Amino acid sequence: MASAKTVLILMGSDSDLPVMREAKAVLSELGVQSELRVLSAHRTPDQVREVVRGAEGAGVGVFIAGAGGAAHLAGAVAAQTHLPVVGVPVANGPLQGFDALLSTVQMPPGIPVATVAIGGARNAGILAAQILSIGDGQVREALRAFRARMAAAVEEKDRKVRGDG
Ligand code: RP5
Repeated sequence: MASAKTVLILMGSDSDLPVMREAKAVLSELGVQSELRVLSAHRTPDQVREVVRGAEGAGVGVFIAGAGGAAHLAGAVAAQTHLPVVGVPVANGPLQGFDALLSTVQMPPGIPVATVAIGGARNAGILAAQILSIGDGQVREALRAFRARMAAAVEEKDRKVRGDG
């Protein structure tokens, strides 16, 4: 069943979609509703402000924002809301995400962005679910089951590898 609060997943361009859809996929696995939008910190700054300011009233509990280059979408989103923002640096362009990593993770004091690894949209989705799970027992239970499945998969690999030895 879906959680009461939703996750709004923003990206700077549709070229970020192959990475950012991983966040939506894992949130679906965890029973958390989410929406994907393309909004750009530098190309559509007014729309970023409008969407982010309206999100809290629309049931959004956490933002995930991913962008490449020094576009800094996650910081621009965080500047407009008190809700938590998880930033995903996207590998795009000559520096392969190192520029995006620094512009996302190196927020000056006062406006934090919880930054995951370059291309780490799956972890961004899991972290967003963990934040929502503070006030939602169903999401907490889904996260427990998710970890149990991961542990069972590792144990299965161990059994196979030992059997091969
Ligand atoms: C950033 O510039 C986007 O997040 C994307 O990663 C990058 C390139 O955008 P496109 O030229 O593909 O639209 O703003």
